[in-house]
Amino acid sequence: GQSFSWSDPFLLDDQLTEDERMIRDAAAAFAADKLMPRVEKAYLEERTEPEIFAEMGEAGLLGVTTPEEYGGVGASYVAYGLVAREVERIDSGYRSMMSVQSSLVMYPIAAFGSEEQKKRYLPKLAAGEMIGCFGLTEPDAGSDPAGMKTKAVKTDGGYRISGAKMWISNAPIADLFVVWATSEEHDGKVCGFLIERGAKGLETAKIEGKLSLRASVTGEISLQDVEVGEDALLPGIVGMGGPFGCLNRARYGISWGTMGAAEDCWFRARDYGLDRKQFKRPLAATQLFQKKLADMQTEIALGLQASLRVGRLLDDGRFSPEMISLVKRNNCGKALDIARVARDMHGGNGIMSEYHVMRHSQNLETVNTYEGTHDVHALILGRAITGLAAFA
Ligand code: TGC
Ligand code: FAD
Repeated sequence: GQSFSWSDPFLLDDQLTEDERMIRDAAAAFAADKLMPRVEKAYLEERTEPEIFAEMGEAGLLGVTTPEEYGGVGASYVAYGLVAREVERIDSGYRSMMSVQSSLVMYPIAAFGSEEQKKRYLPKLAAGEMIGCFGLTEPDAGSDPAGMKTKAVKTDGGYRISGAKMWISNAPIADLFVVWATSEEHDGKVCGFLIERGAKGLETAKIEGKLSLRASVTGEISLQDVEVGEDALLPGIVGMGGPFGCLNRARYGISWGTMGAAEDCWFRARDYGLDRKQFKRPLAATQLFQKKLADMQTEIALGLQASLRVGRLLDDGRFSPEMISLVKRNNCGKALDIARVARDMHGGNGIMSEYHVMRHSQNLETVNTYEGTHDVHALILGRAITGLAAFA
């Protein structure tokens, strides 16, 4: 028989290739050496160090699935998921910085960009020399991004873009803006535009006072008659399939990432329960404590196995967006529950930054909301189950 590994109950490690394990181990080492020592201060001071992008780039954590000829790693979606898990084990905000860069900025350029756009931007984004952001959400268009008001009007030699984007990760420190806008020239359908920092009329105010995801900076993008050339348009896509194509990749990565945060909470709750004695015995010797640990183990093992399956299907080109909704929704919701329970299991210490579990639970509130809320993903699945769209 096989002996039981409590921390890897279904032998996930066994199901990975040698390359995937190497990339996973490199990400874990980077996360422990470079991210862990910074996270408490970054979170408490609500401060994002832009240098982290270059460090991630150097460690090969940006553009994991981007082809090598453009500076990427050219690895599998499973490898990308494993990186997200290791980074989010430290903090969801750091994973956010990484997934916006890889899935929401590098992916659309690689998938929908011209050869010149790929050569101009991808190597710098892969190196973290350039920071990217993704502007889809607006003050009045969140769950319904098709309701956006940002517009691109054709001019001689380019486009004039006006509108406002809200809740944009990385925006205040970004050099490159992927902005989605309806285009007159394309029958009012949504198109993607690449806008560089410095464009006249572009501003990026920081959103202050978040109680969640404080290590990752979030901002607005204000576009007042921003003039760009023809070469700013992403030529390979027209319609909402553009932004949604990017979201499929990022949501998939989040399904792995949240399991990393959940694992960190689970391991910390276990350690705490083994050390802490009440009523003359370790908390971990109580039935209630053990049941909570077993529930965490179960949800994490099932969640990781599901993400691995979806990752293999993505790598085979056999995925559907609904599969991704299922794992994004389940893993975010389960990770949030696990983090809240881990906070409780730490008693009073659980509210302190040095025990980390409350930071995870605060972060996961955002992760459960962005990239399609928990309920919106239920409605995507509900539509697939019934054939009836309940959105509107
Ligand atoms: P619907 O009528 O379903 O579709 C409109 C068009 O889009 C296509 N499409 C997709 N294509 C590829 N993948 C997908 N997942 C797709 N979903 C839809 C669809 O085929 C159709 O194409 P066409 O050519 O026929 O026009 O769209 P709808 O407007 O009814 O959408 C409803 C709903 C709820 C599914 C959708 O709007 C939705 O997913 N809302 C959630 C919004 C969201 O996820 N926003 C994320 C913003 S970015 C972000 O949060 C980044 S945080 C990152 C970080 O910091 O880590
Ligand atoms: P709303 O859509 O107003 O939803 C409010 C509530 O209503 C939710 O509970 C929702 O589930 C529910 N609801 C909505 N519609 C329905 C319905 N039809 N039926 C039933 N219930 C419904 N966006 C970007 O474009 N780029 C980014 O980089 C980015 N980063 C983010 C970073 C952070 C920290 C945060 C908080 C958000 C970020 N977002 C980003 C935006 C994010 O994607 C949106 O917040 C999210 O899509 C939800 O939109 P909303 O906030 O407008 O909420």
